Amino acid sequence: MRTGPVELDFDALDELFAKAESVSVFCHINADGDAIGAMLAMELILKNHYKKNDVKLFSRDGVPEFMKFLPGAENIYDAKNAPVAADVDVALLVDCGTAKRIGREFSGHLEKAGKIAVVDHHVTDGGFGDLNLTDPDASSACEVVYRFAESIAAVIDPDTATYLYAGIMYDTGRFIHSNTTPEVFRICAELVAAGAKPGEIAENVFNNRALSHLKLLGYSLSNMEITGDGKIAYLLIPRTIYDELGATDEDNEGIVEQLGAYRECEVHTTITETADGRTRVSMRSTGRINVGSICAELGGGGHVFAAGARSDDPLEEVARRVLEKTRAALAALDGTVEK
Ligand SMILES: [Mn+2]
Repeated sequence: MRTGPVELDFDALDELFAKAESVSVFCHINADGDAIGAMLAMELILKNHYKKNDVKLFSRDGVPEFMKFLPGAENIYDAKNAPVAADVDVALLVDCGTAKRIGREFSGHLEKAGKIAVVDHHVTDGGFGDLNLTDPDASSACEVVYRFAESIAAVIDPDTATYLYAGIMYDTGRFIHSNTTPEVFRICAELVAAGAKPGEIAENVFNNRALSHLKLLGYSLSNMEITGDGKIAYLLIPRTIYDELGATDEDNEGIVEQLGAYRECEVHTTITETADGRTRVSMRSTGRINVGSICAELGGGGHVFAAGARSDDPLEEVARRVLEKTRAALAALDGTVEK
């Protein structure tokens, strides 16, 4: 567990921003609450602290519905309305650390960037960019952004506080995941003091879902399966189900967490067919199984207890592999193999 915040070279990022005229900020595909919060906070820091006017934000799949209440979210470009790649002094990746994770559509932007910087907390992404500020022990990219803001003594106005609080709240699963450290509460206390409103933010992020999400959740809870030993809760969602329910890929957000309510399970996972015909795996662990390494074996990545992967192989084939690897991991722990 955390032994203290990882030392990140915030001075180098400060220098990079101070010299830059133009900055483009990118997050990962299927942006989540942390990704959007971190991008918007960085935009305000660049505009207010560094007085940069030329700042653009890019999220391949746009802004999820539950983050659209944030002021400024409407100015984030998606793959459809983004300007063509142009020279930019700094390309900043937040909440991800590879060219692949921001989406192939934006690879031209990275090629035209003078420098590439990364602000992230995903262990599997380390090393990319001219400057890489990745703290795998941080709860969220927003936590790293906050520590950066603190290090440069940037003013945290109510909007910035709201962005960062929303991101940290999101990535800690409302302050219950194992990444909910004393540092998280320290930072969130500062953010609330600076104007973030926990009740309002939670209401907007969590109780503002489309009916199609709730229908998909209903389907998921009714159709989840449990392995014989009770330790793996899993769910396959073929595309036909999305079509029947009028659901989109975004409606899948937050579903896997719900399967974890089952008392016995150690690993909960959803394997779904995405709109572009691929298979997406989301995995969560209640604390003993490293799902990050299972997803890495499947070509994906993430964190030790929360990870994902995508594949071009069919749903059933990927599901078979997920279960096989998870069973092997459980067997390695317990010295037994469940059939
Ligand atoms: Mn994150």
